[in-house]
Amino acid sequence: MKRHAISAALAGLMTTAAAHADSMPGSALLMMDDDLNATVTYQEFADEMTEMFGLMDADKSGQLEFGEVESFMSRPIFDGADANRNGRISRQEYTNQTRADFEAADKDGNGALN
Ligand SMILES: [Ca+2]
Ligand SMILES: [Ca+2]
Ligand SMILES: [Ca+2]
Ligand SMILES: [Ca+2]
Repeated sequence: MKRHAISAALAGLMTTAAAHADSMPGSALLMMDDDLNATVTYQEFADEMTEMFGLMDADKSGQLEFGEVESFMSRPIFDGADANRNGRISRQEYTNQTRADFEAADKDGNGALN
């Protein structure tokens, strides 16, 4: 998978408020659908988001500083994910946010985006 494509999809994902999907941008959904069954499970979603963490963490500090992610997410979204307000998103905070985003996107609550 091409990294710039992932980045573009992620940017779309984060800026359109995942809240809209079961109808996330179609291309983003397709990229996450590893087994191509037309639905994205939490596992597929989380795998993709974990990969993104690694790509965004440019200095490999294990945390996302705003400067690393400002092209992907707005300040309010960053601050929303930074639960303890220390100016960095830890892996745990990121995972929590990923989970919340998935649940917000899965409007019918069936555990999959489609
Ligand atoms: Ca799938
Ligand atoms: Ca970092
Ligand atoms: Ca934090
Ligand atoms: Ca669903």
